[in-house]
Amino acid sequence: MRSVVKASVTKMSLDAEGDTKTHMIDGVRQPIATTAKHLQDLQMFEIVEDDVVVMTSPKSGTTWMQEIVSVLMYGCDVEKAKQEYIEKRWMFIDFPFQTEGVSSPRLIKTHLNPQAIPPHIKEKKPKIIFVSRNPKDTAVSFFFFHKTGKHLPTYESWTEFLNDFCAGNLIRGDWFAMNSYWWSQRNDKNVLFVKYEDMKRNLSEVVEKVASFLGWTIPDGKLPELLQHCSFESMRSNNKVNSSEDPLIDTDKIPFMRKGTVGDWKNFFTVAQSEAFDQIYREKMAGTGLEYDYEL
Ligand code: PPS
Repeated sequence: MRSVVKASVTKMSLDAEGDTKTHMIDGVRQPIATTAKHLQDLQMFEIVEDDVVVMTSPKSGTTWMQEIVSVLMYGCDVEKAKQEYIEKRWMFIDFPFQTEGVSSPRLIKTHLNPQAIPPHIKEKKPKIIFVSRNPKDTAVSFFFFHKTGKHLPTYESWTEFLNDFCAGNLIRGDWFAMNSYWWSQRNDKNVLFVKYEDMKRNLSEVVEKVASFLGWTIPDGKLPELLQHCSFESMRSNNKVNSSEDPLIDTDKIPFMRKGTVGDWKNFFTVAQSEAFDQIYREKMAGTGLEYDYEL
């Protein structure tokens, strides 16, 4: 595996002794609360056709898409969405979760790698929205999330973190494998592949695409309310979505809605890191045709 900055890398920090916050299961790093038993149980979890699944690699715009889907499900009644904490509206299946009392359609969120998701998903073909973000901004966002997530190891060094990102050594596994897999599934009728950069560029177009994919209508004149409610500033100050109510995340340090931009990576990657990353990307994603905007 090529290191992003070869000279400075001696080890992957998550392999260091003393990391008590993560563990490897079937070759994929997971937070401790994602147990082997839970992943085994998940293999038996029954999916139904009208489930809606938002699937992502961490820090790709999951929460943004969750809120859009939630509001669409409520017929664009944003007040309804403001009443309940997002994690109560969604089943986050990567950790043990409750199914009792969940009404249909069930909203499901996951960052799990394709091998770990319930196999039933492939048979039942629920609606899957896969959100993908350019990996440089994703890596930066994930780096800062490691500083606030109490369930995650802290990285002092950005370089070390970036090396672990490139090596697929972070929780939820390899970004390249996950995103190229779902890209290869994008023409399935039950899969919608959405890019974060397209959401930034033209949110209303993406929202209309999502609504039509889900077969849900946007009531006349209601789209502007949804767009306003799902804007970065509005979500940043909305305690039901900004993780300020999540005991595992210290949002006083760094807000969950941190920057919400395309191109913040330029503030962290050195030129050498960026060039090395581009080379790794070309090697790992060769032949996929998956490309991103790195600035807008
Ligand atoms: S998680 O923890 O994996 O569920 O995180 P996730 O929600 O996937 O990603 C968090 C990043 O998404 C940004 N975000 C937004 N950007 C633009 N507009 C809106 N409304 C929005 N909501 C969330 C959030 O700011 C995180 O990105 P960074 O770059 O860290 O700011």
